[in-house]
Amino acid sequence: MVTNLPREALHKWGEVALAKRPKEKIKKIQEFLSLVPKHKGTESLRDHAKRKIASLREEIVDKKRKKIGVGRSSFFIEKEGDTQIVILGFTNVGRSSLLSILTNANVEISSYPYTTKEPTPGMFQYQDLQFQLVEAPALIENVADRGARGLKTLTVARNADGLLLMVDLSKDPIQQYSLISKELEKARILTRKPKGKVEIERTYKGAGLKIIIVGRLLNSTFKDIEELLKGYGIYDAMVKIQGEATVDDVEDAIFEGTVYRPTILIANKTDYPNTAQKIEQLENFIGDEIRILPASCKTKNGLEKLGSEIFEMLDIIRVYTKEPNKRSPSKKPFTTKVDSTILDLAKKIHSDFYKQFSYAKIWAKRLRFSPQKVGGNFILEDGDTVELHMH
Ligand SMILES: Nc1nc2c(ncn2[C@@H]2O[C@H](COP(=O)(O)OP(=O)(O)OP(=O)(O)O)[C@@H](O)[C@H]2O)c(=O)[nH]1
Ligand SMILES: [Mg+2]
Repeated sequence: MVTNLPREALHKWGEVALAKRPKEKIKKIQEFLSLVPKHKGTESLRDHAKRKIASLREEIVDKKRKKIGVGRSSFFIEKEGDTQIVILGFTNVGRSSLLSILTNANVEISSYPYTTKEPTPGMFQYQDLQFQLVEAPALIENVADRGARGLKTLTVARNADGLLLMVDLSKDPIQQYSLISKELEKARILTRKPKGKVEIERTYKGAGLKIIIVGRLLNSTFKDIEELLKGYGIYDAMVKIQGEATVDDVEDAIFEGTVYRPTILIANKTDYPNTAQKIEQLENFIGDEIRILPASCKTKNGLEKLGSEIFEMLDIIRVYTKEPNKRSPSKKPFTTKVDSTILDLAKKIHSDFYKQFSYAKIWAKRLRFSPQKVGGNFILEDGDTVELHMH
């Protein structure tokens, strides 16, 4: 990816990472941009930096809005409706139609193009979970290269927990899918699960600077990574690799570049004639890494499966918490990643639960008897009930 950047540019990026406030970050990125030579090889990096500025600006605006009326989070926040799924597609594919079927959002559906101009949210109830669906404004070809509006659409997608891509079967679905993929690629949003995940934690300790790497490196050595990081002015960092990663993946992580968003592709308008063949061609084209859901917003066929498909795609489980002196657990579940432990859950609920964790009682169908007393490393499954005990 990025090669032969001038040393000052690399170091400037290090300063971007150190900047705490969005305003300060924007300034540093602008300085960084002025140090990056303008040629084809740095194009994607420059685009990325510009998008980063755009999303930081949004963050500033958002924070200003939130200042009015949003207080500190209370002790037991039910983290519901915190899963955000963005609906992406070209105009008239039926994004608003989908939103209006699944949620109570007030949206305008029309055969005129570009009806939806702002990201529009609605709550989709699936069993005891609430997914927040957001209709993004229509994608336009080369949207990633356009001005503020185009960036906004992709920023909305970047910030989501998952994506629903939509194509229109009355037109050429493969062409639409290819164009959407291209835009997502430019915005560095992956829709297929990467082999590994890299996180870089800057430690900023000052004294005893060092680089620690946890995980498996692919085709590279510790030294390569150390040199790469030093090139960016990073002398103290913990590089955490889940799975395996190459030097490029680590460099991507320095730029907080690529994100993975689990994705379902909705092939809409199955009520049109001769769509079976198009669906088959689409399936052959995409392979089995992205789920394809043929559906019709007109007849509602296929949509009954969407809730469970979203739940599966998110790789999450539901856990019900019970307070020690209460007879029944909370009606609303906490959601946490598959394979989470009790301690992961405790951390999610409140840092005090995590810090002062002593033991947990657990009720689960797979256990011979319930409740059982378990430790923090117990791995949770969907539907478990947990009672946390602190020291
Ligand atoms: N036959 C058929 N028509 C559909 C279906 N879904 C949506 N439509 C029609 O397609 C047109 C566009 O639908 P919208 O839901 O407004 O599409 P959108 O993607 O939100 O479009 P914009 O917001 O304008 O970009 C409308 O006339 C809908 O009635 C479907 O499954 N079958
Ligand atoms: Mg719309």
